[in-house]
Amino acid sequence: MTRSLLSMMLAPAIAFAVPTAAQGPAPVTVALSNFHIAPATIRLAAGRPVRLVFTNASGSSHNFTAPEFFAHATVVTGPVEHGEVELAGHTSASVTLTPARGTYKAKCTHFGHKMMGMSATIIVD
Ligand SMILES: [Cu+2]
Repeated sequence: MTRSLLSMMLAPAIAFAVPTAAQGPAPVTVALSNFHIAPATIRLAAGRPVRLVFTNASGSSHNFTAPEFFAHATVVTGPVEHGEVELAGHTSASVTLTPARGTYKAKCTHFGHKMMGMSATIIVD
């Protein structure tokens, strides 16, 4: 059997394997790397549940630290500790929350990383 025929047969099964309701709110990806947080301005809708997917494409660890943002958000589920999400190299983490209106600062607190560009602003309106 050729590869293309196999993928044609599997395609419908894959399409059905992506339920929307079970996965909750649509994801917003926040990409950490050496030494950026992208996007640098994260816009979210106040009071609307969102799933933040933090990714770390680099081989070294980074974190997304935004204590005010996480403290004001409600229904926070995911690996947030003391206002930060820590990511080892080449890992990702998903945090679902309902953000509160406001403008918040975010940064990586690893030594020197903010100075090298790892900061972001979260605007919730
Ligand atoms: Cu960092």
